[in-house]
Formats: sequence, structure tokens, C-alpha cells
Amino acid sequence: MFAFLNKNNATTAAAVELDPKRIPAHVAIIMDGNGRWAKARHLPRIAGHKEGMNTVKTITIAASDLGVKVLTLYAFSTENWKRPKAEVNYLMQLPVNFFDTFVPDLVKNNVRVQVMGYTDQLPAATQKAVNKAIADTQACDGMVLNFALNYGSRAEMITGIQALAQQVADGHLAVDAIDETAVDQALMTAQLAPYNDPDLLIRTSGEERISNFLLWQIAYSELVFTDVKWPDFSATTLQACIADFQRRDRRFGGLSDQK
Ligand code: V07
Repeated sequence: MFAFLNKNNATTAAAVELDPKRIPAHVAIIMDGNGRWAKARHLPRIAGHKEGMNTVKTITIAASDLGVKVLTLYAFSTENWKRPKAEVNYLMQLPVNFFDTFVPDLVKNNVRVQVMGYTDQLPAATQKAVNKAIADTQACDGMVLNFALNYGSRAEMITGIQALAQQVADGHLAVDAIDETAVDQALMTAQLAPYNDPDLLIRTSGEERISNFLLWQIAYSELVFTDVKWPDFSATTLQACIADFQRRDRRFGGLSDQK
């Protein structure tokens, strides 16, 4: 009852008990609030992004320690190009910094880097850093750290639909063979199989929107919104979001999947 009053559970909860058998396999996060965090401190927006990258490191290790299989982070959307040039340039430098300072820790924690999005449109140095992070963690078989970089869900769907239509035009696919599995395989999350779809989607900093992120894939995801701004998001906040997830009754349209 009054579940709508509980949206800040994740914000306010202190130590929480988690059921280790019901950790969400795929957690996706819209990392919002870096600019707001900086503004509140009279700092430039890029100071918020810098602190936000440190949070990425903390949360990657925390998620891996909890047993999460895939952590997808929305780092840069196809809309973010509209920001001031200096900010875009700084953002494009972050994968380079991230690679220089964090890849050894990723390897130590057996975390493999993946990227989804239109990375061919990124500056060459950014692409190089991303590809090196992927290559240097290739042998890791623990958690997958999946960055959504220059990603947009509608663009992803259009690309996928075009690929399917091309297969039909070439005579390699029958129209009625286009089912959920075929669409899953045509999307950028295909590389995350069998964890294509997030079990839990978190958005930080108070906005309650999806903003063109993983529209097909969140059909059955639990959505958790917290007022905590991304630079302030901590291992404790993550645990509180997962506790929120574990309190919910996931039915997938059926009557109950409760144990
Ligand atoms: C970015 C830091 C986190 C807060 C949200 C926006 C700013 C890590 C990466 C990254 C991406 C690919 C990769 C390695 C690291 C990143 C961008 C922005 C564009 F292979 N953080 N972070 N990329 N922010």
C-alpha cells in the first residue's frame, strides 16, 4: 500500500539486508545529476562529470561484489551532442581517463568492458581508448561493464529494423519469422545474451523519465528512481535500490512468480 510514497526508500535507507539469491542479473543506470551536483557547489559542470566518473568506479566494484552479471551505464546519449562544445570535449576525454586510471582494477576484479552505441561517430582518441579497454579486459569472465556511449534507443531500433528488413529483402528471413528472439538479436543488447534485458533500471537525480534508453529491453524491468545525484550515489545507495527491487513482486504478466 502507498507504494507511491516509497520512491525515496533508496535515498533514505541505511544498512539493508539483501537476499543474495535474488540479486538482479542485469542492472542499468541512467547516471543523471552531475551538472546539478556541480551547480550546488558553485563548480563548473565538468567537475560534476569528473566526480561522476569516480562514482562509476565505485559502483562497478560494488555491483561486481554483489554478484551482478551485467551493469549497463548510460554515459552519453545521441542527444548530448547539443551541449556546449567544451563540455562535449571533456566528456569525450572521460573514456580515455577512465582507461588510463581504471583498467588494472577492472582486470583485478575480473570485469569485462563492453560498449553499445554509435561509437564510430566518436573522436578517434575516444574510440581508441574504448577499444583498448575492451581488448585489455577481453579475457575477464566476471561481470560485464556495458557502457551506452552515443546510444539512443529509437536509433537502435531503426538500425535493427533495417537489418531485419535487409535479411527479408535478401531472402534470408521470412516475414513471419520476425519474432521476439529475432528482434532481440537485431538490437545492440544482443551481445549481452542471456542478460539482454535489465531486471532493474535505476535513474538518479529525481527525474522520472526513460529518455530514449533501452525502450524494448525494459518491458518487464523494475524501475527505481532516486533523488540522489550520480556523484553522491554510493555502494549503500545501490544496495538500497536493490532492496527496493527485492521488495517488489515480479509477475511478468502472470499471477505470481513468488517463491
Ligand atoms: C562519462 C562519467 C559518469 C557520469 C555520466 C557522464 C560522464 C565512464 C565512461 C567510459 C565510457 C566508455 C569506456 C570507458 C569509460 C564515460 C562518457 C562520460 C562519455 F570504454 N564515465 N563516462 N564516458 N561520464
